[in-house]
Amino acid sequence: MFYSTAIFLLCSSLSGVLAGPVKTPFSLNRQKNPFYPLDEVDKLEEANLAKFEAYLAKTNASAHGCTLENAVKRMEWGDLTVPQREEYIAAVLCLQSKPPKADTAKYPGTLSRYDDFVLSHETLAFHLHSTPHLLPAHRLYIWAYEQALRNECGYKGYQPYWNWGRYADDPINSPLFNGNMSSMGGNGAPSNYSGVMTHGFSKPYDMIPSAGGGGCVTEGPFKNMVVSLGPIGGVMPDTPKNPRADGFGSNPRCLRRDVNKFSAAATTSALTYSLITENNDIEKFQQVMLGTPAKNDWGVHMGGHYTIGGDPGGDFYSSPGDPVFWFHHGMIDRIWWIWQMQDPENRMNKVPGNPPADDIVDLGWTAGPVSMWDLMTNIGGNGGQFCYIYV
Ligand SMILES: *[C@@H]1O[C@H](CO)[C@@H](O)[C@H](O)[C@H]1NC(C)=O
Ligand SMILES: *[C@@H]1O[C@H](CO)[C@@H](O)[C@H](O)[C@H]1NC(C)=O
Ligand SMILES: *[C@@H]1O[C@H](CO)[C@@H](O)[C@H](O)[C@H]1NC(C)=O
Ligand SMILES: [Cu+2]
Repeated sequence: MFYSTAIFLLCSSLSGVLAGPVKTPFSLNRQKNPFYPLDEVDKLEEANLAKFEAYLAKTNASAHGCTLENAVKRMEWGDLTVPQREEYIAAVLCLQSKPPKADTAKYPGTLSRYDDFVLSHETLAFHLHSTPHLLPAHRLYIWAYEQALRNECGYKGYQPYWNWGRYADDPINSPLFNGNMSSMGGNGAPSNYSGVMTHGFSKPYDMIPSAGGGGCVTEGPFKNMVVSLGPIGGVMPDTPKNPRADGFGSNPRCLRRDVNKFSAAATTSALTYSLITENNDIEKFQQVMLGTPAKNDWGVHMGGHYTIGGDPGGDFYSSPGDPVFWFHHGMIDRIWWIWQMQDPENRMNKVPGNPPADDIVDLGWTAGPVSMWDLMTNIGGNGGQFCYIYV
């Protein structure tokens, strides 16, 4: 014991002489959570940091002064204290009470500043979800939402994320969905719907069965939330139709969910871990993330979306209308970063589909225009405005 300590001291003082002070490796310094020990994805994230740190040391000239040390921390919902969760919820409710910036003569269903974000996901659905844009454009979109919560609603924290694997066995009893006032709201009431069709999958995977909910959310801070835009690509057969064919009219209705353990089963940490470690090119990573019908694998992206399901959460166009959307896409952004850190030299500047050097992501009244290639890194991307990590 004494001997090894002595050697350790000797080595560090020697290298101090030869190479200047030794920099302590960066550590996430996570909040310890007695309910949720680190899972394999968390451990992979930590294990990849050293590689990423070495890469950043070489490329820091382009990071606009952002470093791992000064990056802000996006935390897992269950690792926030109850007062921190309540502050976040208050900011979302605030955004839902502010007037919109979008042109309401053209888009009369846009009732709030929150709806501005839903509207841009609807009007720009194909721009946001094109093969190369999916990951970078959603990175920008989440960041813009986080900025609105902070700058327009006084929120002091950062966008929380949803580590699916923590709750995959029992989402309804998780701190996200347990329905209390510091959760993101509970399940929907029982309803008459049988499930979500999943095209291209074979029986029984061609449908995510109802888990018994699907009606209005009756508990928690969003029980009185008014959903207005859409539906456009909804999955609930009995949602009232929008008065306008394009879905941009005002269609006030409740928030509906089916907190769904069948869908959540596609998001275990083991599945997320194999997604990150077994798909070495970005095309493959994105495809497997989005689901593989030939293997009857719904994928973590669909898995997370339909763990909420309902209306507007289950609607491809309107899904950001469920406030849990941002947590889910935060986790998507996080696993992209962990995938990049596996081999930063080769992965930090890869998107599927080889877009041109001058490709632009433009989210209209929500965010941008920004060069797509400037959205590749959370450490200094978007002209230095991205400076965050997931812990
Ligand atoms: C970049 O990293 C090198 C090596 O760690 C360091 O000496 C330099 O000060 C850094 N530059 C900036 C701008 O952070
Ligand atoms: C709500 O649930 C969370 C997570 O289980 C718990 O920490 C919190 O104390 C609960 N709050 C209330 C008011 O019951
Ligand atoms: C439930 O939905 C089915 C299929 O849409 C319909 O045939 C049935 O009448 C509905 N039942 C009730 C009670 O609404
Ligand atoms: Cu989307």
